[in-house]
Amino acid sequence: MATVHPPEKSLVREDEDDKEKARKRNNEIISSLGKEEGWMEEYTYEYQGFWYPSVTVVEGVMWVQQNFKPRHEDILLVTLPKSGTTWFKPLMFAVMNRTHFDLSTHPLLTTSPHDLVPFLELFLSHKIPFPNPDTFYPPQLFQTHIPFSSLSQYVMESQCRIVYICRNPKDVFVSTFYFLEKVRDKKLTPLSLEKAFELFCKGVSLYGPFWDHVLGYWKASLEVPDRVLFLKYEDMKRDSSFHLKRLAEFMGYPFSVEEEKQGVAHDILELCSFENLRNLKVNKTGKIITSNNNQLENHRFFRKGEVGDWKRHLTAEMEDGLNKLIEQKLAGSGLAFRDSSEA
Ligand code: PAP
Repeated sequence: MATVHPPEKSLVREDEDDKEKARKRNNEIISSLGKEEGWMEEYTYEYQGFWYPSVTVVEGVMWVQQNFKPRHEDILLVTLPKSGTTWFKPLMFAVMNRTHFDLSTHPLLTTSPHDLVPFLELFLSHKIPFPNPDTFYPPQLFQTHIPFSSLSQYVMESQCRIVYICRNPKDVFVSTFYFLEKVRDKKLTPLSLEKAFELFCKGVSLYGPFWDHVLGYWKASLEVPDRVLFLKYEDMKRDSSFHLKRLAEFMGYPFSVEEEKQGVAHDILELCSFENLRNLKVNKTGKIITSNNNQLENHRFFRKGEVGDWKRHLTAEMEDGLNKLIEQKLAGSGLAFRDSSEA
């Protein structure tokens, strides 16, 4: 195994002198944010045209905007929540680090994907110790849900590559609803599926509006295809092998002819499959620490892992309404979603 490189301080720069000023400015902005009924807490907050589930998350986003300075070789995984973060984190981590780790003793077998790839606005911003020197080999992979229009100049100037993953809106809605139902503040009355659907269609969802989030990265991927790769959860499910190779090439880690012969891509897909990861002890019984020292059980990130589960939860009227809304919002963009696993 190669030598472990110590984490580089330059990843995150905070000027102590300016911290207080930034805190004051941020507090002023936070106190004037627009609010709507919340999914997780009492309110959802609007910041720079997108909706965030808590003030903590908005603070995290501001922190990332002001302090996170990736290097040219780093890679940023961006997703809308519930679009496949827990799948693409391990896939990309395994691709980038395949020369460092043996599959039989791979860190993914004992560590949650969320502990291997830092979620910028919740981990780094709240000083949760990261990265783990045992699994850190630069360049580094980071993950965020921040919309394209809210990425900082630092990210744009760094030339780091961005991989954006999206998923059909009906599965995103259902996945979000069942995830947040479990983590919603117990002091609040439960949020009904109908009410949550109404909020989603109004654009008031996690890092929503859904359509603005996907369109931001879709347009960027057309304008600067060498910097932004746009991938769909459904496509990865349908033709995993093809899309993993495409992903690896974009990331700058193409599979060699020798690796193709050895089935390395296939092994990575197996390691990161829903069934394999979900059944690991760490993902069944472990917890990750999120902001403010809260804990979240790892198994919450593994529910069905299917394309089209929305059919079991949405009425025909909901399906029709959301289809029409998305069609209207994406009109003329060339972007469309596949919302079932059928060809
Ligand atoms: P996050 O953005 O909050 O981290 P994220 O991982 O994007 O969540 O979404 C979880 C969804 O990915 C779940 O979908 P579901 O609710 O429709 O089931 C989860 O089951 C699915 N998922 C997690 N791991 C995998 C995997 N290895 N392969 C496919 N889907 C997965």
